[in-house]
Amino acid sequence: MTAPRLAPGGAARPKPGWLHLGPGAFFRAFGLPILQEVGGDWGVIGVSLRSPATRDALAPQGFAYTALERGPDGPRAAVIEQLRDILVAPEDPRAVLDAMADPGIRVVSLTVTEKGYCHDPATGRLNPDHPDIRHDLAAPLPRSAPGFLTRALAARRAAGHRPFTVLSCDNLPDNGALIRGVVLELARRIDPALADWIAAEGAFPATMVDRIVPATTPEDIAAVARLTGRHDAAPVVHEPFRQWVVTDAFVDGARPPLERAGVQMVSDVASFEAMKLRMLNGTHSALAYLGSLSGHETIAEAVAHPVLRAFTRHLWSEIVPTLTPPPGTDLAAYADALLARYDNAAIRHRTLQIAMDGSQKLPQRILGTLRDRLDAGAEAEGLLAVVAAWMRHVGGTDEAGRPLDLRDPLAEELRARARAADPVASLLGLRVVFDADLAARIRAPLTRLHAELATRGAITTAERIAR
Ligand code: CS2
Repeated sequence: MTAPRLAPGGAARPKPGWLHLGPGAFFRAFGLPILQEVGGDWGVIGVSLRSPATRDALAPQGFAYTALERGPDGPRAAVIEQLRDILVAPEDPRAVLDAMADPGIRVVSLTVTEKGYCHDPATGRLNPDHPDIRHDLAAPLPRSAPGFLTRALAARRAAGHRPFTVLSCDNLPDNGALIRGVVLELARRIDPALADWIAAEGAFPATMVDRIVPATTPEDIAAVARLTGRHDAAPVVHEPFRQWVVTDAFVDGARPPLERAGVQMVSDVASFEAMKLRMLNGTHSALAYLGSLSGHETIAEAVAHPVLRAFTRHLWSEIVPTLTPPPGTDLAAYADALLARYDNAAIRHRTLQIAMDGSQKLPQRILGTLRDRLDAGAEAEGLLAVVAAWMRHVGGTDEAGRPLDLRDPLAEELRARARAADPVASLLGLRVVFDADLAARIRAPLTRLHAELATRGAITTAERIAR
């Protein structure tokens, strides 16, 4: 017997005031449930920049879907009905620009992953040679997220409307300033007066977003059907924890009352962001590379290994001294809470999912911390071992000789460099990841650690360092 389909309830639905670029699992498990909790007149239009898959799965359900929370007290399902529509940009970029130009849209948020910013990860600046950016400079109908933001802001200016607030929700340091810089650089190349207007009138608040959301699997879809008695083609799965910290600087103050749902509206996100990127995402990447090399499939399995657990704690001992604790936060307690979140075995967060796009993630997760440690004359062997493990990982096989699926916008180049006679020197030559100064400072210890990983393996190396 097939379960009935999920469909939205009959209640009057708020009209869209918010548009989101990249309605993947993360935003559907994080931002949309929060906006639903906040309530009011803030329905959301989603825009997929690449694939129609999410729209195709959700359209027959009226864009409603199940968010399945998996925590220690067992699973809990909620129906999220905050999405009004999903537009698919490659099918109709004009419709996307029109939606973004509608003055009723006050906020445009984005989760397009690190690589969606078309920037140079080492410097944070627009990469003018990115194929999508080249296209967006030449043609009025864009492909990239920065292209859509810039062209839509241009349309609003031309029509005499106020700009929308651009709210980056990706795991990038100072994500507001980053997207602002990328948009301004693009705008300046199109029309300097547009860039001046965006600089003067626009707003790009920084945010720190946090919730662990593994990719939805066929088993999750079956579990949702069992739990709710309804078939949902595209549910999302998430942990109970969530934290959203936002700079309170929106165009004309137009925003939902986010604090009603526990969002922390602050004047400066930087300390929250650094804590989360370095302590959570940094150790996540560590467990992803050391864990995948040593045959661990998920984060919960990796931290259950006593050596990887001790290594994670050791990394925090290197990371914490580089941080300023955010107001009201105790970093030791934060670390304990992270470990408890990683231990949640009901969340099957695959190490290979986190290992993905390492070239875009390492700078803000590991390399900034590493530079701070070296500048302070402090020992940084744990952080260096993570970089070495990434270099082994991009080599393409785990320690048992099984192939590792390498997903990265630079995959081809990474593979070629990992096969060079001196893979460490060759990978350190990637200027979009490592600046020349850092590369020179870490080459010798990194070469030693890379060799140690190759001969003794991830666990033995991690054990020596954590001891
Ligand atoms: C993870 C993040 O996939 C990854 O790289 O580190 O998605 C992580 O789960 C979130 O940032 C948690 O908020």
